[in-house]
Amino acid sequence: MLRSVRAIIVAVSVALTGATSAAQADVEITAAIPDFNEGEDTIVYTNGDATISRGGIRLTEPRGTLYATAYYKLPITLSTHRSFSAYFTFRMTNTQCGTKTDAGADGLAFIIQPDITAFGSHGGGIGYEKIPNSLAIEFDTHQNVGFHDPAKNHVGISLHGDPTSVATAEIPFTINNGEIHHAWIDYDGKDDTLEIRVASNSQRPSSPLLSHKIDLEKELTSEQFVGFSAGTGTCIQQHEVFSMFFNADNMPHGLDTASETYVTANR
Ligand SMILES: [Ca+2]
Ligand SMILES: [Ca+2]
Repeated sequence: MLRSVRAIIVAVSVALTGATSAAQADVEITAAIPDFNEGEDTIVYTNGDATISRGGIRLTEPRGTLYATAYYKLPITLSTHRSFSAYFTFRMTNTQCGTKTDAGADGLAFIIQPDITAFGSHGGGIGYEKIPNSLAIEFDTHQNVGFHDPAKNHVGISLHGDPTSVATAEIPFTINNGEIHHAWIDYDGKDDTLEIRVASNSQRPSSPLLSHKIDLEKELTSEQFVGFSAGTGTCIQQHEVFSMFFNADNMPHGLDTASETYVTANR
């Protein structure tokens, strides 16, 4: 009798657990691309050396003086105050600079700007240099003294195609080591706070690596394209992006794929 009661309790518990996960409904966001395996040509617009390859956007191969941009094909209307939340995964491989195999270049950037055909230049401009009316969040692996880079391994907030960032932070682990890394970018336009997080796993860090006060309503129009840029110079590496999630409004706890399931709204 006791055994059957226990069996019933276990059965009820399993049923409740199932009900709980079923109730954890998909969260609709502006764009949710967990990989680029299917329908990639209808989702991504590429410029320069970018191509869709092996489930990701390969922005550059490990060859010299390349540049690329790739954008989500649909224009996005940013919310009031330009608030947004973004999450993506990326990898930098085949790093080489002369005889060094740990000092490749130049990095990649998450970019928001209004022209789907826009691209910048190779080298330290990371593919976004001179793109007007743009916001670029760079993941920079090569120290350019001329652009006031604080180190070879850093994030930076760059405006209007100027590779000299308005704010930077060194990343406490190496991002061009061939591993997949995770990045979260959140902008709350109500209090003008832009936050950048980076991790070597999918767990969103509780504290940002860089938090910067900026009024993006003064810098960006509301109609935008969202995507990535990258570049190589004399030093080289391969730059790839494997997923992209973007919401045209700020999500208070960010886009956390470890605890939520996201789907693209209105498609
Ligand atoms: Ca640099
Ligand atoms: Ca930089």
